[in-house]
Parts: sequence; structure tokens; C-alpha cells
Amino acid sequence: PWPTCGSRGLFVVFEGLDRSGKSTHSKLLAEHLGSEAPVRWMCFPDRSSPIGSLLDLYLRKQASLSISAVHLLFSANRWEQAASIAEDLNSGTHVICDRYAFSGAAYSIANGLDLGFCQAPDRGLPAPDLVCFMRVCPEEAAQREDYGLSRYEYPEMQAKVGKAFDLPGLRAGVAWHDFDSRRSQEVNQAEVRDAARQALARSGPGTAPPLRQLWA
Ligand code: FDM
Ligand code: MG
Repeated sequence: PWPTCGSRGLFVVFEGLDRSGKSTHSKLLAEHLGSEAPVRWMCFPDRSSPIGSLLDLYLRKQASLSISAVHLLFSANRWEQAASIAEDLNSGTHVICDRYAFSGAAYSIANGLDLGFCQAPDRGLPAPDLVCFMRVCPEEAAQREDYGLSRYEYPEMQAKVGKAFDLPGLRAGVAWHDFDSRRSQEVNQAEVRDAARQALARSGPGTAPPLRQLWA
């Protein structure tokens, strides 16, 4: 189990298909919360580590890897950061993260792997206090800038990933909040902030629930 502390930071993860607005909304939330407490914004894959640079090559179609091996590398790329995420949270820093283990499971399920295999390596990671899921229809996402450069950015894949994100087993045990990307950015960001405020009230100073383990 992760060490606990009385006034830890909030751990918020943004998930969704490619081009669904995760980066925009996660950065806006980080900026918002940053006015009152330290915030760390991060994203997965973290392309800066040796494992991350291999994943970067894979996603840019410069390297091929088996689907199971790549799944484990994405998970390892999170484990590289797990202790520092827990440390930051326990020192009162909010951690806002663009993609996490839910992307790991959803994309690999879309590639044909089963949920149990996909969740096993990520079991025990720091569990987020809130997942903001940006729902977008694949056809709409395909209209956005630069679509199609990344390995998984094609309609059939995105449709499968979208279905996998809706599996109850994938969402089990975490507070999950769905957003409709067709609404304006302002409306969605206001709701993101509300959801974060509510999560913060649940895990605020003095009442902080211990940092939990994902899918444990
Ligand atoms: N991706 C991301 C996975 O397949 N598994 C994972 O565990 C994670 C974190 O990597 F296609 C995929 C999802 C997406 C790509 O693209 C990352 P962005 O645009 O950097 O989020
Ligand atoms: Mg993308």
C-alpha cells in the first residue's frame, strides 16, 4: 500500500479517445488549481524515459512491437513514475494527468487483448480520485487537426477503443465523470472544475482518504 498523509493533493486523470480535448482540459484544470496549491501536470506515455522513447517510436510507426509486449511497456512506463506520483500527492501537490492505465486497458482491449490481462500489470498503481472522461464520437475526432499521424488514429480503432472505455470492469472502483465534447470548452471546463472541487471536498485537509491502489 502507498504511504498516507492527512492533507494530500488531488489525483485527477483525463481519459478519452484521441483528439477528445484531454490535453486542453487537463492543462486548464492544472492552471486553475495552481493558483492555490502546487500542481504537477503530466501525461502518459511519458516519452522522456528509455521505455517512453521506444513507445514514441512505436506510436509514430517507426518501430513494431507485439501487442502484448507493448501493453506491458505502457504499464512499465507508468510504474517508472508511480513512486514519485505518490510522493507528490502525499506532500500536498495536486497531480493532473493526461491518460493513465484506463487508456492502457482500452487501447489494448481494442487490439484484442482481454480485460484481465490488461489490468493485471497496472494493478496497485496510485488510484486517481477522479477520472474525467471526455466523450467524443470518432467521426468528429477525425475532423480535428493533424488527425491520423499516430498509429491508432483511424476510425475502426477509435470505435473499438470507445467501446472498451465503457466496460464496467475498466471503470470499476474509481469516481468516473463523463463529459460531452460537443459542448463548449467553457461549459465543460466549468464542470471539470466543479467535479475536481467535489473530489477535493471528499479528500480535503484532515479528511484525506488514504491513497488507494488501482484495481486492487
Ligand atoms: N496509449 C496510451 C496506449 O495504447 N496505451 C497506454 O497505456 C497509453 C497511456 O498512445 F494512441 C496510446 C493512446 C494514443 C497514444 O497519444 C498516445 P497521445 O496523443 O500522446 O495521448
Ligand atoms: Mg493522440
